[in-house]
Amino acid sequence: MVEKSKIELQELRKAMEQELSSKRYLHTLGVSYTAACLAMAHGADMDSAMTAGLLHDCAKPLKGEEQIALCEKNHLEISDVERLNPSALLHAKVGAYLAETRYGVTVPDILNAIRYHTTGRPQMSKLEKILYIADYIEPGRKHVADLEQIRQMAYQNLDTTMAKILENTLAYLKTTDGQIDSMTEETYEYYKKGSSLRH
Ligand code: DGI
Ligand code: FE
Ligand code: FE
Repeated sequence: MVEKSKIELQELRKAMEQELSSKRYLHTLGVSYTAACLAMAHGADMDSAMTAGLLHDCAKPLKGEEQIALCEKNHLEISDVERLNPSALLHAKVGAYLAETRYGVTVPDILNAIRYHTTGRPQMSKLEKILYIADYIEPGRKHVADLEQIRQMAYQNLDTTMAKILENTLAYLKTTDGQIDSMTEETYEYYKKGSSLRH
């Protein structure tokens, strides 16, 4: 007999294959399996990691204005920076909403992992960190600075890896005209302190 959770994962994979562009679908599979590997390495629930990975970008096909409209219709709060950068930032919040309402996810930790996968937040759960990191290091990710080192770190220490990814993301964002969400900065400050205490 095939386990129920395996059937659910199979159905989510099929749904994402239909909903996402082939490029985004490949990224999604990469994140899902990378999250599973990190769950193995760090002792987290593998099926939750794969579910979060499969659904994390499920709102990406919606245009910025569609995401804003969906939030307004369903009384989800939108910050000013999210309103100005909906495609980069709002898809995480909308994704968590769709994971719950359309794809039937009820586990709060999975929904929070999706919700915070772009900015992170201070005091993240193990699953939240796993999804955030898997999104950055999955095999199909285009090369960014220090990626080999970050991929190795990810299997050793989730907190120092968070600090390193956030440092590089903030440095990258400062070279673009994308506005920085205060949550991204708060998350960096939190993990930077944690990792300097340990070294
Ligand atoms: O959806 P993905 O492309 O797989 O990855 P993601 O959800 O982690 O991030 C989407 C983009 O958002 C990525 O280029 C990094 C960027 N980002 C992260 N924090 C911030 C941000 N963009 C803005 N404008 N502000 C932030 O604070
Ligand atoms: Fe994303
Ligand atoms: Fe992603």
